[in-house]
Amino acid sequence: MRKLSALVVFLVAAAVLVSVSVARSRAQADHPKKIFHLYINDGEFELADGKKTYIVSYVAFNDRFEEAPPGAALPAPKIPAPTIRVKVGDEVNVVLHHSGHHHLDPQSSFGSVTHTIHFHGMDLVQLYDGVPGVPNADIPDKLLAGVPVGESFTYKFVPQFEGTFLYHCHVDTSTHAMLGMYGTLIVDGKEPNTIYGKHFDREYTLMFSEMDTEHNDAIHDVGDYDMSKWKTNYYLLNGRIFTADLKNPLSTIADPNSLIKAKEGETVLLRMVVMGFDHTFAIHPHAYHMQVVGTDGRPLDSPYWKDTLPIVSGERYDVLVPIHGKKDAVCMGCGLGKGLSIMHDHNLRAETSAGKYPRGPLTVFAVE
Ligand SMILES: [Cu+2]
Repeated sequence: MRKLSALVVFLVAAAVLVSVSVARSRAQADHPKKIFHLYINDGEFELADGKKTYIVSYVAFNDRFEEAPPGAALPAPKIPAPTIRVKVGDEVNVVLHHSGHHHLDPQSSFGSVTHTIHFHGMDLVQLYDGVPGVPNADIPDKLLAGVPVGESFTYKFVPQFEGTFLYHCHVDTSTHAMLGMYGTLIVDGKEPNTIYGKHFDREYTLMFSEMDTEHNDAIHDVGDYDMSKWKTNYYLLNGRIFTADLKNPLSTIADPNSLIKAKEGETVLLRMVVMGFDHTFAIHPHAYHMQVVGTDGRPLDSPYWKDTLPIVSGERYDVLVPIHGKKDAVCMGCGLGKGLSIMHDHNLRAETSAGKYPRGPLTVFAVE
């Protein structure tokens, strides 16, 4: 009798264990762990007018964000840094490897600075918030001031809300972020090709930002800059400026991530993100109104329509653009031809870069 009841207890316990592990693996399959390895790299960056300057950014070893083998060469830095894409409920690990700066002038004091990642809008606790110098029992002393050269740190979070977010370095933020240490974080909901339950056919992420090349060059040369002297001379869309030479390979419209292609009848999602110093972007698509359906990682209770959308640093707007009756229409204000119209910053300072017009965050809608 005692043996029988022991067997029953064993069988029940085994059944419970099996069902718990099945439930756990189902949960893991629904919400897999997603690991992203980001490295630091610096180097020379060329703009469409031929200007070259120094930048620092996060880079991924490959497009799967895998860990780089020891000694592997890292890709050159770009602006913006690679987009990180996850789903609501994913267990996200982002490993920051401070792989050092390799293209500074030997005189520059910037070589030994620490870096972090701040996931802007994710509402994380201090341990994973990327703000250095705030005492926290869980942060090793050597990482309290940020991640030093040669060290790494893993940021962990589970996104609760779908939408468009931003990540950037939070050490000496004005300098580090403006050197190029920023990228987009996209959190998808359950259904593909929807945002906040609304359908879209295509999507583009448009990162608007600023650059003062004198600042960047000073960091390269000496490692320091009087930030009160900051003067933006380049206004960027996805790290590029538009130039009047329509065949320029470095221009915004030569970039498949920035030239907005669509077919008649489609709805295009634009995720607009600003990482700026002091400029308010006022994004205006000629020939279109945009329905703002969400901002800063939350859906709007009452979506609204805009043809000029002011966006300041840190803000994100998710807008839907319905493409109707544009295929054969000629944009009166831009004279580009059928199905083509421009989108630009209506805050006119940013219609220029290095003092020249039309150079800045301007791109084109191309409807087939
Ligand atoms: Cu940094």
